[in-house]
Amino acid sequence: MSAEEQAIRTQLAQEHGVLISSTGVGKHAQGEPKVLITMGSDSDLPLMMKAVDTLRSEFCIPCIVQINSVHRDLRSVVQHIEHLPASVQVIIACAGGAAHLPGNIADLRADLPVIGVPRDLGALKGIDALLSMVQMPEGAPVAVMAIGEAGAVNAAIHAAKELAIGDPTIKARLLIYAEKRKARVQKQNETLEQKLSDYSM
Ligand code: RP5
Repeated sequence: MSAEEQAIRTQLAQEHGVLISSTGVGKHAQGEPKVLITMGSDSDLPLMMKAVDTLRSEFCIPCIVQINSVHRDLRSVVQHIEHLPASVQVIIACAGGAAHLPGNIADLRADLPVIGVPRDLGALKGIDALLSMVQMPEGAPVAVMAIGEAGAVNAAIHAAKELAIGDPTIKARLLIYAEKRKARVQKQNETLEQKLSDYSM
């Protein structure tokens, strides 16, 4: 392939991803993407918006969102994943059913950590996706989160933790996030007596 053709392909591949940051989506987004959030279908989007929202609102981390289907368009997946912007340091991949997307990406990108989110879908309610991701043979690891919404949020937090290794600003935001969680417990204790009274009425 000529260098010119390679450049065109790279540009096309990058155009398939949508940049999202705390300032907006697409042309309204600012900053270099640090995370790729990818999924097998746009039917996964409501679930993965939990990860997008956590990254942008809790940690101000810009990401690219991109659909990549290994059973509908495998060649495009290879093209997209091999030509991610150099600023991307972590990949979050969601799929339902026989969820081979995260494992395939782990092979394509030996240089980047891959976090898998199993979608709660279909007859097996995500158990199939969970096992497909977590039982990767030796050599292509996928860090697998819980099935469904908790997994999507945790994937964003885990990505932030990986980025925080080299970024003190993200580390500080992680500590603020932890403080907010602690405050919830304190608040629950403050209203506990009233709740117990209501139960015993
Ligand atoms: C997987 O197949 C996707 O990740 C999605 O979870 C599932 C169903 O896709 P659709 O039929 O809704 O497009 O590849």
